[in-house]
Amino acid sequence: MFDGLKEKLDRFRSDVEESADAEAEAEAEAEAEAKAAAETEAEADVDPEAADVETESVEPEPEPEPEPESEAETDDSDDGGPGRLQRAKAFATGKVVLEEEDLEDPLWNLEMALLESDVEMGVAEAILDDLRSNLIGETKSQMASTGDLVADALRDALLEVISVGQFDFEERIAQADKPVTIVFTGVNGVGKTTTIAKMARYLEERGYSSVLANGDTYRAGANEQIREHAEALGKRLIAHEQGGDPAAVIYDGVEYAEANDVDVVLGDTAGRLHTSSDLMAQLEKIGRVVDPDLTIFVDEAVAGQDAVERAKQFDDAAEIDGTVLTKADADSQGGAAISVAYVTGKPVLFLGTGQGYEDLDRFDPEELVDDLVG
Ligand SMILES: Nc1nc2c(ncn2[C@@H]2O[C@H](COP(=O)(O)OP(=O)(O)O)[C@@H](O)[C@H]2O)c(=O)[nH]1
Ligand SMILES: [Mg+2]
Repeated sequence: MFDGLKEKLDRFRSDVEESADAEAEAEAEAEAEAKAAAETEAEADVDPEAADVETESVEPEPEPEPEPESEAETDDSDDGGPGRLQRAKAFATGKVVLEEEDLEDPLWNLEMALLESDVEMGVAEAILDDLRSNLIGETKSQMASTGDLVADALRDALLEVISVGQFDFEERIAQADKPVTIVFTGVNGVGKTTTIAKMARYLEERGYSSVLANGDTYRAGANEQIREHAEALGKRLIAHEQGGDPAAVIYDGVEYAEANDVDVVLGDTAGRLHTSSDLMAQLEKIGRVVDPDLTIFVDEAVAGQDAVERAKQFDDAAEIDGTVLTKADADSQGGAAISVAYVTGKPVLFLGTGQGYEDLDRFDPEELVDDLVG
């Protein structure tokens, strides 16, 4: 899962490490040379009076000016400023100080890599801004290597965008008046029906009963497909004939749950996106008739930018409470998983990680970030 993205993040870390270490080493060397030059100058100076003065001026922090002019001219990147000196000192004492110029190339490469991974543009920018402000001028204790520093900054920057809107899903179910009605939306083929089946199993394992209501009255074969799941899971299915009113089916699901003390109604929809007014009308009617506790948008992680774009559209059409990203098991890019919450302002709640009923993982931003950054 997300292996391509992991590699790209790791490349950023080694990019910065190389760039910063090479730079600091070169500076430490230049510093040592300058010091040596100053000392030989002092030795050549046989004036016994000057000797005392000389030892005093060499012992404390060296001044930035000691190179001969001819050398300073050949090295135009060397501004000899206090930043340079500070870095040389910091390197000598095992500290790391990163400057903007060390990060320019690595950050550019990272931005390209994130965009290649289908991370949404605004999200990539937010990550870069965060990295820039966390890394530039950063000084760390002797223990921290540049790599650790970068890993920490990456973790923070990713967490910032990934954890947008998170709430405790189980707590929400526990607290809500029963039955809790959850409606799943999203375009055809992304894994809504499968996710509903997985969710029924997930809830059962946590002590909640559920009933499935097939609001996908559009697609031929939809009833048969969800019935198979219901039977395999031992769940009741509420279904109407093809062409019926989705809101009416889910309403019947709620009535059934009320009459039978069932905790959760899981409402499927066709979620076709022929026109957004179609979708809007359908979801609006469901909202009016059953007033769902949660509307969950489902899309496939592998769809990358398209999934992000659709999440935005669905959220605009009928406010969503969160997202499930399916087929994460087949996604190496990770762009949708990184971007969807930031773009919609609603959390990613679950990842689908396979075709089995157990393959539904609660989305844990910290866990994901640790996995990505290592
Ligand atoms: N690999 C993988 N396949 C999935 C996942 N979720 C759903 N699928 C498959 O995606 C296909 C479409 O799923 P379905 O639930 O019918 O999508 P729907 O049209 O949105 O209801 C099916 O073959 C599922 O088995 C997942 O997390 N991983
Ligand atoms: Mg379906």
